[in-house]
Order: sequence, then structure tokens, then C-alpha cells
Amino acid sequence: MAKIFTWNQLFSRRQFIKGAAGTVLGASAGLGLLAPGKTFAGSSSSIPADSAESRGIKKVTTICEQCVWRCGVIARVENGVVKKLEGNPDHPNNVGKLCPRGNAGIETLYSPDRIKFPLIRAGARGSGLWRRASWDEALTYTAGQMKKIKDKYGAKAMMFNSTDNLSQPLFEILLKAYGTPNYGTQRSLCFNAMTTGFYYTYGVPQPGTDYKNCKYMIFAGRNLAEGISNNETQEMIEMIARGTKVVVLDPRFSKTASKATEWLPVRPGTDSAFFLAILNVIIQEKLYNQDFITTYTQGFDDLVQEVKEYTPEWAEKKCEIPGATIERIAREFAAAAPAAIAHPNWRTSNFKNSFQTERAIAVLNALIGNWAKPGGLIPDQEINTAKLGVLSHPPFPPAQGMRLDGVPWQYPLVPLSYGVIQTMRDNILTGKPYEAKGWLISRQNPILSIPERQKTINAFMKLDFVAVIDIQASDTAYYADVILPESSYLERYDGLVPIGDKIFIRQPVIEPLYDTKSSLMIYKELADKLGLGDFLPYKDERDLLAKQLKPYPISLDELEKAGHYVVPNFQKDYSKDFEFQTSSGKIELSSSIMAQMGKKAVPTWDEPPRPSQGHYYLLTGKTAQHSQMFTQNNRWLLEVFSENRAWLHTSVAAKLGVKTDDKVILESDVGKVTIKAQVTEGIRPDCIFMVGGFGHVSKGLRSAYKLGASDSALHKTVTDPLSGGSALSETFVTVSKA
Ligand SMILES: Nc1nc2c(c(=O)[nH]1)N[C@H]1C(S)=C(S)[C@@H](COP(=O)(O)OP(=O)(O)OC[C@H]3O[C@@H](n4cnc5c(=O)[nH]c(N)nc54)[C@H](O)[C@@H]3O)O[C@H]1N2
Ligand SMILES: Nc1nc2c(c(=O)[nH]1)N[C@H]1C(S)=C(S)[C@@H](COP(=O)(O)OP(=O)(O)OC[C@H]3O[C@@H](n4cnc5c(=O)[nH]c(N)nc54)[C@H](O)[C@@H]3O)O[C@H]1N2
Ligand code: SF4
Ligand SMILES: [Mo]
Repeated sequence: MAKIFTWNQLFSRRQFIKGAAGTVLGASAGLGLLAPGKTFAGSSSSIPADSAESRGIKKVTTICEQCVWRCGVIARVENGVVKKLEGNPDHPNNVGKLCPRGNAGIETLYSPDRIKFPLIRAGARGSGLWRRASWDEALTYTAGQMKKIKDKYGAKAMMFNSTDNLSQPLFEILLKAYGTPNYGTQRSLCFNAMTTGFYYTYGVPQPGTDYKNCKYMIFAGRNLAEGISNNETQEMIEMIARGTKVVVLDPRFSKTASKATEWLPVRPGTDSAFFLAILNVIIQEKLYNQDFITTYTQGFDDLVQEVKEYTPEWAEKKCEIPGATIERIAREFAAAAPAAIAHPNWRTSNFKNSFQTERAIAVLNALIGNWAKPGGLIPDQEINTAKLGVLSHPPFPPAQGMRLDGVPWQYPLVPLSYGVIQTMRDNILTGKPYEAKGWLISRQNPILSIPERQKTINAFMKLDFVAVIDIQASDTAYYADVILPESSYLERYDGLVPIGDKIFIRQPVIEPLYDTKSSLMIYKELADKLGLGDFLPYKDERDLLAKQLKPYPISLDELEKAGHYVVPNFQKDYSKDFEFQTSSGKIELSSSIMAQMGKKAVPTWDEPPRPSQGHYYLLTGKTAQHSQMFTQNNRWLLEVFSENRAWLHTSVAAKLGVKTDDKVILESDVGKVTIKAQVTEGIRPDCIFMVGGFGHVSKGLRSAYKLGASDSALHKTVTDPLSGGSALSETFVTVSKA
């Protein structure tokens, strides 16, 4: 009989195993006691070779994975122990700087709560009872379950989920080879409103922004100071220091608002009223760029008709920003054109009408002609990115069956690659249009990231089989049948990363501490066991990377030493900047596709719901010290941000008799949480704000378990039928003293 462990037993000293780097001591032994081990070769040019090598010091260049931004990192490794992470000055994503989370990557690596070997569930699902398995057993079991589901119910009964990461292209090959149409990414919880809004206007889902030359910037809920995109955050701060005018619409005094020239505490869900009124003023006063509109756009006349009624006085009643302010901003914005940007934003999943907000923003940029101009929007960069060598594989089998996430049958405008993950979850429960049976989840935490946590847990409970690839016992891994532990990003390779004319590498800075694998190898070995090995034709990670590097005259060894490769004589191609991939080939102020679908083709007003008496808008968002639902167990980061609190306006707190750190109860239609209060003037009195990602249910996250509260437990599932975006601010709560 295999021994069954609870989490605490699993983490105990005796269960630690002999890793490749030598005997690894127990969690409580702490960092300093990790035994020395061999490190991989890497660039050590800045350390004098004689003294450094004799002290066992190495510097290895790699890529951060503490969030999705992929900054360049130089790891200082002493006698096989990672001592310091520094920003790589040669990397465009961070130009030498790491954010707090990037610095804390060492704690992610050495966390006592890492999963150290494959685990198979040994009690009821979610009971936290596990037994240790070998890789062969865990992968054979996973492949066996996946085959059984395919044979009995068809490939479509198996869902594959993953959030943006470097090995995701290989995961996508695996799911296509398996033959399921059901693929869930984080996108509909994140940026569907923005990407579809811009896609249906410019044919480009996510244009860049030229902060360096910009003279006037409007952010609508984009909080770059805390929702960090490292180089962009730096560029924003430099832009402010240069004197660029920055206007921030946010119901909350975010850190970006605190740095801005002007903070507009917009009523949640009414940003589109503000932008429609800006369009109204620019059109009424003919402040637009007529030449640009004539040459590159279609639908101006329809737009003129639509925005006629959206005057600043009308907008003031909706968004609670004074009409005179809107008028002034419209004039200032137009005067700064084309070096003026209404920012596309990012996680603009606040209301069902966020798609209309994004369409209005996309159209506003077009009216002033800031496309491909200094200080304006930057066309898609993909064409100007070095290409990697590709693997050839057999043709994919056709994926049969409707998609469980409703794309396109319920959401005809949502691009297939974006999907609607919250509807996939709902349809596991409804069993419509058919029953889902199995779920393979890699690097994603749907239990905390999808609204209505209890529903997601219920969906897990209904399935025959769940496998999760993670580095720790995330809430999602906690409800799995098998956990396949990935090596941390400092111990593994991932696919190469081209950015412009440069190619970057993620490489191990130390050998894996435990019996873990890279996802590149987990996918490969799972494919082999499924009889799909031909689709991932590589022997090991280095073989794959060498194939990706094949078009270039550099060896993998050389790339590892240098950290990146610059493609010589790389010519940027600007010829397609003005080829818009829309139906008309123009920037569509009036969308042809929306017209064909019988929808309003120009940006329009869509009245959002308001909280009734005694209820508050529940707002969510990021803090600079944590990533998503992932780093709350990182003890270094907990030192700088210990738990989330509910922001309450002083007047609301006074009515309740609540002070900062008193406990309050928040209750929505779907859930109830207890959380500490943070009393502040920096929020509208009708709103309550919580940083997302806290309130973990997994007992395997010993520092994060039950710390703070999860807003996903309160969020209702509200989906925009056009973009598929999950409307995270359409949940209203009551608040009372605990
Ligand atoms: N430190 C850190 N950085 C991150 C991340 C992280 O987890 N941590 N995650 C990364 C990811 S995946 C993303 S998508 C980005 C997100 O980056 P952002 O989109 O900039 O950030 P959020 O904090 O999600 O939301 C921004 C703001 O929206 C406001 N808001 C809520 N409702 C409304 C509304 O109706 N109107 C307006 N105008 N504002 C509203 C909230 O108060 C919040 O301040 O951050 C990225 N960077
Ligand atoms: N309430 C609320 N909900 C939100 C948001 C919000 O602000 N508030 N934000 C939304 C946004 S913008 C997004 S993008 C989504 C994100 O939603 P998800 O992608 O589901 O959330 P993450 O926390 O990023 O999940 C990452 C998972 O990967 C694991 N992980 C970390 N490093 C590694 C690794 O190296 N290998 C492997 N295999 N696993 C690893 C982590 O432990 C975690 O379980 O959430 C959305 N949901
Ligand atoms: S922004 Fe921070 S956490 Fe994200 S990749 Fe860069 S350094 Fe790492
Ligand atoms: Mo996101």
C-alpha cells in the first residue's frame, strides 16, 4: 500500500528528496543551508574569471516568470545557490530593472511549498490527501485517463487550459493533436474588450503606444504604476517627469492617478459616456484630422450621427465628470494631436459595455490620426519580429464538436483564439451542449481567476478527471487528481523568445532542486504516452531550442553564454503599417462585421446597471507587489504587501463605525467574505475595492491559506455578449461590521 500524505506531512523534512543538485535539506532549514550543486554554464563576463570561479560564482542570463511580462534577468549564483536576481540592461522589456515580484523570484524557487514530485490524489477530490508517484506512473495515469475519455466520449469531452506562457505554443500543438476544440485561456477574464474593440476597428488587436514622444495621455482604468508592464511603467514615469499631461479615469485613486496631472473619479461603467462626449466635441468643433479620416477610415458619417446626442452635458449626468472638464480635455487632446493617445488599456473587463468603451477609444485615436506617428499608436509589431525555426509535424486531426465556451455559436464576434473561459466553466455544470469529462490545466488558476469561485469548484467536482501542471499547490492544483510539478523558471528551459531583432533565452540557472520537469518535457512525454509523439518531435529541451535557433548562425551554447542574440542586418518592415486587416481594409469607425451581424456598427451608449440602495460597486485590480492569484504565498512579497483589504470611503466607514483593520463582511448575490477594512478618501463613496488573488482555499499554500479574502468568491458571472469579456465590476455588495 502506498503511503498517503496530508500537505503538512508532504512538506515535512523526511519527504524531501535527493535532487540533481545534491541532497536538499528540508524547508525549515532555509535558504542558506541548501547544499552546493553544479550550476549550468552562463555568462560570467562581468566577474573576473579567476576570483569568481574560485568562489563558485556565476552570472546566468535568463527570463523572469513572476508574471507574464518576461523581463530579462541576470541571476547571481554562488556555489549552486541563487543569491540575487538583477535586471538585464540589454532586455527591452525591462532595460535593467526588476519589479518587486521579479526580485522575489528567489523565494518562489526556494519556497518550502514547492511541489517536489508528482502527486496522485489519495482521498476525495479536494481532501488534500496525496500519494507520491513516479513521473512514469503519473504520466501513464494521465495519458490513460485522457485516452479513456477520448475513446468513450470523443476528444471534445477533454478540455485543455493554459494562461499565456513561453511553452504555450507546444501545449497548443498537444491539444490540437489530441483533437479537442475546447481550449481555455485567461483572455476573456483579462483583455477581450480591448482586443476585440481594436480588432474590429483597426484589424489589430493590441497596438503599442509611443510614450517617449507622447504629449497627452488618457488612461481609462489602466493603472501602469501597479498593473506593471515593466518597460511601459518606466516609460510612463519618465513621460510624467517630462511634463506630459496625463488624465486618469478610475473610480479609485490608484497609484497611477496619484502621479497623473488629473484624476477623474468616473462612475464605474460609464467611461464610454466620457469618450462618446469627447468624440462629440471633437466632431462639433471640427478638431479631427480630415485628411487622415478621408484616406484611412470608413463610417465617419454614421459616427457623426450617433454621437450628436452625446453632449458633455449628457455625459456629465452619466459619468459624473463635469461637462466643462470633458470639453476642455477634448480640446487639449486634439491640440496635442497626433502626439496624443487615448490608451487602449488592458484588463478592461469591468462592464458588459467595456467593448463599447474600447470601440470609442479606438475611434477617438483614429479621428486625430495618431496611427504610426511619433507620440501615437504603434502598429502591430509582429511583422517586425525575428522568426524562429519551426518543427514539422503530421497534420492535425479535425477538432470535432461545438466549443463548450460558446465561441462562435453564442459569441459570434469573439475570435476563436480568445475564447470565453467563464462560459466553458458554466457549461461543464449545465452539461450543454454536451458533457465535459476531463480537464488538463497548465499554468492557470481558474478556481481563483474565474468569477463565482464556488461554481468553479462545483465544476471540478463534476468531472471524471483533472490534471494540473503547476509549481505549487494552487487552489486549482488542490482540486486535481494528479499534479505534475513543473520546475521553477530558474531551473528550466522554455521556448525561445524573439523580440524585434533580438532572440532571448530562458535557461536553468541551477539544476532542478527536486523531481520536477519543464513543461516542454511534460508535454512531450505526455504526447509520447498518448501515441502523439510525432507532433512534438524533439528529444529534449536543448534539441527543441536548437531547432528553433536553426535559421541563425549561432549555437545554443553560444546563446546560453551571451543570453541573447541580435539578428544582423534586421530590416524593420513598415510597409504594412497602413494595411488594416479589417473587412474594408480601412480603419472601421463603423464596423462592417457588426453591421452584418445586425449590431450597432458605431460606438454607442449602453446603460450599465447601478447598485441599489445600500449596495456598492465592487472593484478589483492589481497591486505592484503581487501577481494575479499566484504570488500570495511568496513570503518576501508578503513582507511588503501582507494581505488584501477592502477599501472603504471615510464617509462609509464612519457610518459603519469601522476603522482601518477592523473586519467587515462583504456580501453579494453569490457569496460572502470577511476582510479587514482600509479606510481612505481615495475611492468614490459608492465603491469598495479589493486587490484580487487573496483568500486562497488550498492548504498546500501555507502562507497564503485563508489570508485576506477572494473577490472571486463574491463576483457574479456577467459576460459581454459581444467581446466575451467577464464584467468584473458589475457585482454589487453590501458591507457591514463583522
Ligand atoms: N503588479 C502586477 N502587475 C501586473 C499584474 C499583476 O497581477 N500584478 N497583472 C498583469 C495583467 S495579466 C494585467 S491584465 C494587467 C492589468 O493592468 P490594469 O488593467 O492596469 O490593472 P487592473 O488593476 O486590473 O485594473 C485597473 C483599474 O481599473 C479600475 N476600475 C474598475 N472598474 C472601472 C471602471 O468602470 N472604469 C474605470 N475607468 N476604471 C475601473 C480599478 O479601480 C483599477 O484601479 O496588469 C499586469 N501587470
Ligand atoms: N477577481 C479578479 N479576478 C481576476 C483578475 C482580477 O484582477 N481580479 N484579473 C484577471 C486577469 S487580468 C487575468 S490575466 C487572469 C489570470 O488568471 P490565471 O492565469 O488563471 O491566474 P494566475 O494566478 O496567473 O495563474 C497562474 C498559475 O500558474 C502557476 N505558476 C506560476 N509559475 C509557474 C510556472 O513556472 N509553471 C507552472 N506550470 N505554473 C506556474 C501559479 O501557481 C498559478 O496557479 O485572472 C483574471 N481574474
Ligand atoms: S514585470 Fe516584474 S514580475 Fe513581471 S516579468 Fe518583469 S520583473 Fe518579472
Ligand atoms: Mo491579465
